[in-house]
Amino acid sequence: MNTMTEAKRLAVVGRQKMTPSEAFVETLVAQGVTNVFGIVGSAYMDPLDLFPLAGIRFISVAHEQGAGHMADGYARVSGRHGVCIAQNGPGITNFVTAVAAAYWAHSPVVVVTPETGSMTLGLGGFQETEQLPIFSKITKFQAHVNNRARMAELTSRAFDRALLELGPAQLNIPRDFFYGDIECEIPQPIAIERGAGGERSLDQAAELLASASFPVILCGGGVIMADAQAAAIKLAELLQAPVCNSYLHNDSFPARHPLWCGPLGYQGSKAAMKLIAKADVVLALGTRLGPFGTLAQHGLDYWPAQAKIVQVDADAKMLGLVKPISVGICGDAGASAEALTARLSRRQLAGKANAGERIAAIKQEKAAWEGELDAWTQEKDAWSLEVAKGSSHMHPRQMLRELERAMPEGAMVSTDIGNICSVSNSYLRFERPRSMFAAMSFGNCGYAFPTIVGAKVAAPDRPAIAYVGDGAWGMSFGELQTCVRENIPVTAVVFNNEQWGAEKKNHVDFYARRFVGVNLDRQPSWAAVAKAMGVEGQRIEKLSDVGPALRTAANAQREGKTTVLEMMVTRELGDPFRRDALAMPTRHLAKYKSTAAKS
Ligand SMILES: Cc1ncc(C[n+]2csc(CCOP(=O)(O)OP(=O)(O)O)c2C)c(N)n1
Ligand SMILES: [Mg+2]
Repeated sequence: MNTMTEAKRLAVVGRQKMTPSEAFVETLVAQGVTNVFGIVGSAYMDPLDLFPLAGIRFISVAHEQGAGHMADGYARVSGRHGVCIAQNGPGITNFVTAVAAAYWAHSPVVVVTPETGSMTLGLGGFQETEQLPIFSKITKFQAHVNNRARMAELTSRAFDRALLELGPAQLNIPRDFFYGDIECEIPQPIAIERGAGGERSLDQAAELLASASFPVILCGGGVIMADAQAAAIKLAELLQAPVCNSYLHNDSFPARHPLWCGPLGYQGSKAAMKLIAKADVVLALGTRLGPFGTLAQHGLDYWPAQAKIVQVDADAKMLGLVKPISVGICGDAGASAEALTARLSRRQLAGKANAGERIAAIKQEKAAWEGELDAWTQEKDAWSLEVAKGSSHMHPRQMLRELERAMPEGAMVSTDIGNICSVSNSYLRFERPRSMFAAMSFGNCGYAFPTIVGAKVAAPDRPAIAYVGDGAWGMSFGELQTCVRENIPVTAVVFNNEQWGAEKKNHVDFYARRFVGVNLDRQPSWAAVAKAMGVEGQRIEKLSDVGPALRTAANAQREGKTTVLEMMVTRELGDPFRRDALAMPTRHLAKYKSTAAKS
C-alpha cells in the first residue's frame, strides 16, 4: 500500500460525534483491515456502504462457509486478522463449520454477526436465532454490542482478543444498533508482546536439553504463528538435534535443512518417527501435542514414552494437557527458543559427543524413507490391487509425487480431508512458513478450496494451490464463482477417484465391502464444470502430464487465471484415518447377524 492510501486509511482521532456504523468501520480501519469476506445482507447495509471509502474491499463469496474459510486462510498467511460478515440468522449459521475449523487452527478470525433487531429479539421475527450460544464453544471471545454507544469499544476488543488468544472472536451486533448518533473515540489496537516464559522453567528446560544424549525438536504451529523459524533453526543447530514437524505443520521447519526429518502423524515421515522414537529429551516447540497428531502410523508406535518432554506453548492451558511433560514453558515459541539458545550456548552439551552419529542417523533414515516413497508407486492391499488392475487411471501416490516435483517455489498449498489428501502429507515439503493450510483437527471436508482463495488474497504474488478430493470438491467448487467475480486466481487440483474414498476405506477394512453411500457415480466432468464456470479446466489422465499441468496452472495465476486440474486416479486407498477409533462389527439381533464380523 502506498503512503497516500495509508494516510487516507488512518482512523479518525479524538472523541467526536459519529454514527455507530462509522464507529464500526473506523475501528476496522484502526485495526488495519483491508479485506472482509461475506455475502451481502440487509443487516449491515449501513456499514457496508462505507467500506469503499474506508479502503476496505468487500469480497463477495458464494457461501458464508467459504467466507469463514477465506478469513481463516487470509489470517494464516498474513498473521493478521481475517474478517467475515453475513446476514443475521441463516448467513450467520452458515459460518459455523468454518469458525470451528479456525478455532482448531488458532486463526485470529473476527466473525462479525449482525443479529436480529433489539426491539424484536425473542419475538420470533425474521431470521432470528440466538447467535451467541451457537459460537460459544468455537470462539475464544464473544462481544455483544449491548448499547450502540459501545460499538467502537467492543469492536476493538474483539480484534484485540482474536490476536491475544489466537483464535476466532465473535462480534455480535443487533442490527438496529448500526443506526443513530453516538459520541466516541476510536481505540487503537493493543499490541501484546509475549515473553519467553518463566526463568525457572527455562532453566530447568536448559538443564534437561544440556544433558540430553539424543535431543529431538518437534516444531508445531506455534513456531509458524510466532514467526519463530529462525530461532528454531538456531536452537536446532546448536543442539544438532533432529527436527520433526507436528502433524499438518510441514511448513514449521525448512525441508531442505539437513536437520529436518519430516512430519509426524497420519501419513507422515517414517524418518521422523524413527528418529523421535530414539529421543531421550523432546523439545515440543509451539505444539499442544494433540492426540491425533502423534497416532501410531506405518505400524510404528513411535512416541518416546520414556523421554523427558519439554513443552513450550503460548497458551498455558495446553501445557501437559495431552501428554505428560517434565517441564512446561508458557511462552512465545520464538522468544522461548532464543532464551534456551542463550542458556545453552554457554554450557557443555552432552549431545555434542555423539552429534556425528545423530547426523548420520538423520541422513540414513531420510534416504531410506525417500527410497521407500520412490518405490511405493501404488498401494499393496487386496482392495487397491484389485481396483488398480486393468485401470488406465493414475496411481494416487505416483500422481502426488509428480505434483511434489513440480511444486513451484514459494507455493502455498491447502489440503482437504480425504484419503488422497491425507496421503499427500508424505509429499508436501516447504522451505518457508505460512505455506501449508490443512483443516487441522476439525477435519472438515470442503475446507481446502475456500481457504486457498483467502490465502491468495493475503499473498497475491505466491502460487496458491488447493488439493481436494472429488467428494469435498462437490461441497466447495461453488467458490469458483468468487475466483471469477473477484479476480482471485488459484489452482484447484481435484482428485477424481469417484468415491468418498476415506470413508470407503472403512467399509473395506471393517464392513466386508458392504458399501453404503460411498460411491460417487455419475459425477459431472469437473474440468467441464470449471469451463462452464468461466475458468480453465483440464482433465489429466497421464502421469507425464501432471507436472507440466501444475506448472502451467501456477503460471496462469499471474495472468489472473484460475485452473481446475481434474486428476483421473484409480480407486486405490491408502491407510485409513481412524483405525484407532473403529471396531469390527458385533451384532446381537438376528436380523443383522449377516453383517457381524466373521471370527
Ligand atoms: C463436512 C464433512 N463431512 C463428512 C466428513 C467425513 N469424511 C471424511 S473423509 C470423507 C471422504 C472424502 O472424499 P473425497 O473428498 O472424495 O476424498 P478421497 O477420500 O476420495 O480422497 C468424508 C465423507 C467430513 N470429514 N467432513
Ligand atoms: Mg474421492
